[in-house]
Amino acid sequence: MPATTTPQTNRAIADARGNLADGYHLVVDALQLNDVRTIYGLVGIPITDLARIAQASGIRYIGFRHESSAVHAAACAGFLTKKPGVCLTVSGPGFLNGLVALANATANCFPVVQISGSSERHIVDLKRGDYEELDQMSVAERFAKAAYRVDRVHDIGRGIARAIRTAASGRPGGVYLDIPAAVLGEVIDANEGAASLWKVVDPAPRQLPAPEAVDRAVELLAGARRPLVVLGKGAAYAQADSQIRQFIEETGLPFLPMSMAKGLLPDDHPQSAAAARSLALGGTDVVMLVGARLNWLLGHGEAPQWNRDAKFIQIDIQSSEFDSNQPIAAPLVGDIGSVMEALLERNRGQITAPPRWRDELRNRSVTNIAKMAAQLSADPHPMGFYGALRAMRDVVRAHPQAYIVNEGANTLDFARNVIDMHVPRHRLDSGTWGIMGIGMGYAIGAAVETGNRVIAIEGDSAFGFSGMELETICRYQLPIVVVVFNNGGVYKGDAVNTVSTDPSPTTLMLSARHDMLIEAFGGKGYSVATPAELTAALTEALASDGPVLIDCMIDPTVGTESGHLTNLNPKGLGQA
Ligand SMILES: Cc1ncc(C[n+]2csc(CCOP(=O)(O)OP(=O)(O)O)c2C)c(N)n1
Ligand SMILES: [Mg+2]
Repeated sequence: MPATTTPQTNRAIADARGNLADGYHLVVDALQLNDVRTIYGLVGIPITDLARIAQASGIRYIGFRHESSAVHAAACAGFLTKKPGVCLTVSGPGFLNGLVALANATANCFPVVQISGSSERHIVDLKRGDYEELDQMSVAERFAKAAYRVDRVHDIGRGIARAIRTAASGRPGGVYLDIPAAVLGEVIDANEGAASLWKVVDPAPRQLPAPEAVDRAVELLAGARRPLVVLGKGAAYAQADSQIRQFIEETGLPFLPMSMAKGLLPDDHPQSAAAARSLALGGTDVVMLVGARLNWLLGHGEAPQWNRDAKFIQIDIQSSEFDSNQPIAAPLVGDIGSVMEALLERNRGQITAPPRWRDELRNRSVTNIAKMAAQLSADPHPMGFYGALRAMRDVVRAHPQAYIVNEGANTLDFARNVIDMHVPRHRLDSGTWGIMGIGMGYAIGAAVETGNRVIAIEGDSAFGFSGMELETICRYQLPIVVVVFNNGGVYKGDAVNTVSTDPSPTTLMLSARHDMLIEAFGGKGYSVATPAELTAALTEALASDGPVLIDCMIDPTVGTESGHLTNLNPKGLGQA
């Protein structure tokens, strides 16, 4: 049995219980031993003391108003640090509230461990009706990368190690760890307890690609007339920034960053094909996907969005990803850092970007950038998305280290295109599922993990999913600026209900003053209606340390239903 413990681990146990240890302390000691510095959670029976003991041991505990936000925050921590974020929920409904975020983390391949207390097994299993009764592990199994339960105090160390290993290794994801109340209260000999804990060695070992697989990819790219690299958030997660940049700059290949890969190379990099996305996807004959999946966000690799004859090279840590949508001509299984190093080593000048293709992309970019510049410089009243985002872009440019959190429909689509990123892993958004509700959780996770400023650009509907976390932000005095794009609705705010006197399904209150919400908790609120007012408020907000919310009035008529995803709405009878 491995028995690596730190002196503090032994001391914490001894201090609390003489020569005995209980489940609570063993959980905390096991987490500490594995370098967990922060727990995100929401307390209640049976985990309240767990949070207290964690705090007493020096782990930071961040308490939320809803479990979904706590798990989103931990997931964000996992993405930013490459180490599983840890969150804590209570039995039954608390566990379920967190589960959406655990599933979302799994869909996004973020490593996170949701630890939940649970009710008495002998009551739950016979369905005798316990307080917050639920067979949580069976439920979690379907939504997480894995689910485990610790049934004996002696297995706490094993359970935590197993959860951390599973969350971080291979394709990262959400892991559920169930710890029944009885196990938290179970007492054993302190030495025996300490000896049952261990530190996971190399939680996500490197995985090197086979040389022949690398040569196959190099050969394909070398023969391409219109090569392209697509960077996904897996590439950002990998923290292989220098290898990726070196490969792209040495070969001269055009690259297209997916939303959360923005900033891996700066958005104004001369090889970026972001402003010529349609041409890049539609024209490429050989594309290399780096930590990007051919899911709906890339139109499943299908024509006409993609060239029908395009050949795909794919780098992924999980080989079952290959051929999920299109034939993969050159699969490269491995961690992205190792694969990029192998590509750099075996390329030897064979891969180049044909000048004609580069010119074609550059010309299209120039045209599209000019079109967008015209939209950005128009100054309509009331202010539209572009006017607000132009103001934000100009202020944010001076703060490249600020994290950008972004959700909504139009708010997401417009902000993604207008706000340039210059630093890797600084953009966090709705991601693989297009989920609403990540906003305040991700913002809190980013602020807590990095201490940097965070700017959350939120649709008014999107903000509502986690708005109560403003209190959390104020309670911990986090350097977060929330900008709510208030267009009075889901997508837009001018819908009229012709069938009843109720508001339409997409209507929200246009007159809402979200800025007053943060003032209730002692934060600073602004209400702005013009780009100049937004510039002034955001500049002032970023010069201060405290939490700020800017309610930004946006023309309720200018949004598009479902933003850029209008075509995904099914068309029934009588709909155009
Ligand atoms: C959890 C969840 N519930 C519902 C949706 C459906 N949905 C997509 S975008 C959106 C909100 C769009 O409105 P808003 O955030 O105000 O952005 P806007 O388009 O108005 O800028 C909703 C509810 C979702 N994506 N996720
Ligand atoms: Mg809206």
